[in-house]
Amino acid sequence: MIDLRSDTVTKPSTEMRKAMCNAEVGDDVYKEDPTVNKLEKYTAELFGKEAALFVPSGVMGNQICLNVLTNPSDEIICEKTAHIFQYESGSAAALSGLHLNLVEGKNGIITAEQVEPLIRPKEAYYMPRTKVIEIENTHNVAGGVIFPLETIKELRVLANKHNLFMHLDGARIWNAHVETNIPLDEYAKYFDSVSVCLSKGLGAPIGSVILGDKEFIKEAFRVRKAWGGGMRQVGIIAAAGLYALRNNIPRLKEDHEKARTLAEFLSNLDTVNIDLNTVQTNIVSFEPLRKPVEEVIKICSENGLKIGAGGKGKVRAVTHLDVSFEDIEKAKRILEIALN
Ligand code: TLP
Repeated sequence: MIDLRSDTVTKPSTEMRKAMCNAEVGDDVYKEDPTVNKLEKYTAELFGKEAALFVPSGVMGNQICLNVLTNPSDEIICEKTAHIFQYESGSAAALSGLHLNLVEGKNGIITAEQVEPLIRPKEAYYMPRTKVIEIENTHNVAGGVIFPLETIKELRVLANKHNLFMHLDGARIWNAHVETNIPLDEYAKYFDSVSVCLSKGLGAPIGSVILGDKEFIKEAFRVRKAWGGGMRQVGIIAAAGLYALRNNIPRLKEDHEKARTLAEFLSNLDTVNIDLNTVQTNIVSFEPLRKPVEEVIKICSENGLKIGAGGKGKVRAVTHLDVSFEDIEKAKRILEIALN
């Protein structure tokens, strides 16, 4: 079975498992796990931030960041198909009492021009208070689109003007980084908080890291514990994350090539609508023209290919380290049949 449902499906390699097996551990709730401490320090340095915190998942990472930056009834401005809005079970509302104000992005990209009119006037005590601008890089539902640095800079200028925070959902920031060669610390410096995932294209089995200044991370540490995310001898997992950071970033380029080959093949079929401009990293999102999404997924799965739904009327295929170029060739044949 070829599995292109997500880059979260990867399994730890033998070398990664060895690193996990040999990890030095301690009780991380006492901050005594040397491997977690090493991972946090390493990640903070990579992103040029003062401090970092290891958390179990991307959802928890985003939600802790939003919680620390806000008070109940505050508002977050984000794109209409942002992960924090679509796929985090309404947690911003449930856990932090937050209101989301949505912007219709172009391929996931929102601009300062679009955001500014949504910022609530300070004196309007009867409105929610705008507190954070949130963006996703790369943007998942848009199909792995890279958020342009210039647009990020403009949003930062706007945030400063209105005294707002900026949060980056950088679950796949690595993919943007290898594709653009923009350093991770350059991406991070425009944000007050950043959440990055080790368990997607980097191939670790679990884990995300959140980043910010020391005060921010101190409070995030408290919230993580309050939400049941305080972990004990978790160096065993942090070791996989460290291994991933040290070894698996450059190879993401290969995943992008695999996605591109698949996308170009699909663009030549008359059974599918695909915008090649959105295929910038490891996600291929396309609209089947002859059959409903569910049927395409079902036929693929009967023929040895797992793929998933990717937003309204779209199928999503995600490349990763556990699929080879040969698998992509097979996937093309299966998709051609399924889409017909
Ligand atoms: N995304 C998953 C699904 O939830 C859709 C996937 O398969 O792509 N931010 C972004 C941009 C994400 O894509 C995801 C996971 C998360 C956050 C949450 O990460 P986890 O699943 O570790 O909580």
